[in-house]
Amino acid sequence: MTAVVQSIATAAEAEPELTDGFHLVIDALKLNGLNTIYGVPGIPITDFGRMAQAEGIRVLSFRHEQAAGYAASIAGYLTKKPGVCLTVSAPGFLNGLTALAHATTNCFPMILISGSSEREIVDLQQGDYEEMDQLAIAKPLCKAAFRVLHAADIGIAVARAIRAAVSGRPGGVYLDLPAKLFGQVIDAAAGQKSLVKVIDAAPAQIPGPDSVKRALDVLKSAKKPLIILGKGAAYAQADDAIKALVETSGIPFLPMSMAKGLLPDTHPQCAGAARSTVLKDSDVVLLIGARLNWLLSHGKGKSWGDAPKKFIQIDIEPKEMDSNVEIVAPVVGDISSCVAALLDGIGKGWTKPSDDWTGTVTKKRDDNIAKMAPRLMNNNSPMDYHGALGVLRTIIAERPDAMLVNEGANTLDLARGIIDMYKPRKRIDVGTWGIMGIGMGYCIAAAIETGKPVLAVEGDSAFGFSGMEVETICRYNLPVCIVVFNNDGIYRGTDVNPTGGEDVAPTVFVKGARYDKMMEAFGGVGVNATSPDELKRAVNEAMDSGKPTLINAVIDPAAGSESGRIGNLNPQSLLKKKK
Ligand SMILES: Cc1ncc(C[n+]2csc(CCOP(=O)(O)OP(=O)(O)O)c2C)c(N)n1
Ligand SMILES: [Mg+2]
Repeated sequence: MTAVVQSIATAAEAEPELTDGFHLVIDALKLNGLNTIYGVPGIPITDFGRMAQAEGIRVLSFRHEQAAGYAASIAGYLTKKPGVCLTVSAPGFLNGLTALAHATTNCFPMILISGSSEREIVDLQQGDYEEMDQLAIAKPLCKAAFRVLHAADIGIAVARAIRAAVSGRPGGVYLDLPAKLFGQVIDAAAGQKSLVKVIDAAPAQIPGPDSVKRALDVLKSAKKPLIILGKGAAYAQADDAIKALVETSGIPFLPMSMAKGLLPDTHPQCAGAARSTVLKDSDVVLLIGARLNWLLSHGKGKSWGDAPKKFIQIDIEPKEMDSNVEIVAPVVGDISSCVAALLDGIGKGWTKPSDDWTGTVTKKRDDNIAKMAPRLMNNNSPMDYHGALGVLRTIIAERPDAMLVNEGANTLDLARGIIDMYKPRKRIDVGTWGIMGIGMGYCIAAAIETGKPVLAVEGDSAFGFSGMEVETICRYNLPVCIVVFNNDGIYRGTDVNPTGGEDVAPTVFVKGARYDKMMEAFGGVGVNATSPDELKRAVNEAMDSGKPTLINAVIDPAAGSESGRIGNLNPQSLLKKKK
């Protein structure tokens, strides 16, 4: 008896301790501080999710991969660490891919980890379960894409993915993990040794002294300077340095949508409400983490006026320079280092812009704000956008720490203009693409990553793209208050079918829909609000209680305009005019 026991004990001692692909991926993520996964389970990653949860990673399970992906993308923006999204093969991967492309376009660090099917069968196209050459498909839509075939390579692959996502201009990275990899077994000690902790994942990139001097010379020559802050500036978390640069220079600043709050919208130098004036009349424009894409009319044309304009641009990506117009002073480097260098140079004998220029901007801004003020105080029922948003504007002023999520057309454009932001990175929205569907994923990640209450201002169409995630919000009991601006449709609910047929017009939804009932179905609070007073009460209650809440805000179906503020981008049919 004793002999038998002894022989078993000896065998166990001799047996090397093992680890496998499942555990190595988990260990590699944890080693690098990636402690949250947003995803949807299924073959081949179900057990991986379970084991990750067992090992202390927060695994948030969504109803659709796209929402999980958007959550991961904005987690990356908010934390400067790659947000991780986990999906199954082919269809799950494709559902997550839109978010990966969105992350890349918006310069958010994100890693999409997808399980994939048997390589041998996929490559011979023999029809495997969820067969797809995912690596090839992901490649053009992200910064980098890697596939891991050997468990011993997991450590290095995760390290590369992290570095690729956050260094330089951040973006999306794809990591392809074939089913077989998870079960691959290797010696535990060798596995442990193979893990890599990424050192200095996003190294500072110091701008050349010449480029800084050139930029300062151009800035000094300006009579009517302007600073434009993009979401890159917000991402950089160089808040104090940017504030110091703006205030020391005395130059009016214009925040792009997600840069609102980097300095308060109520700051005396904020030109947000004088946008058209500063774009037209400025002579030197300093872009900080803002690209001259469509959101800034490519830096030319009518909205920029006829006055000659010089651009200084701070960006980490050298290829960004001269993308649309000539950049006379490119400053290439990370925003923190570039702003610090400018600030250093500006300290010596800087003359603030003339009262003539700053006074003109301030007057225009104050006039525009005064013009809007009475509209924000109406108590109409059904509500118009201004009445409803006037209420939400006050609520955010009283709760500046709350996160604000915003999507829609009119609901987006008007909320952006009306709701002032007071702190950095509190406003998250449709970003570079004007994408619908980010809403609930952003709400979930914002609540998880910041621990702050979240207010989502959602068009009824926009909400529909990710509406099922209200179950996820209820399941994790997140402090999210969703206000659906229900105007019965896309842009407005009043279009008619010109044929007189039974189908409603393509932009029109069910009239009088009650989105609040969706939240009630999962145990959250639902409220139907028909006036600004009712809306105010319901939102305040939700923000105080922290209970998942959805408020169906009844908006006049005729209140909106085509495509919100960007109707000019719609192609026009010449034939219409012939009739
Ligand atoms: C993924 C995606 N699909 C479609 C669109 C086109 N689109 C732009 S705004 C919008 C919805 C606008 O309606 P709503 O959210 O109800 O806002 P409203 O103007 O009615 O306030 C749509 C479908 C888009 N931007 N993104
Ligand atoms: Mg609508």
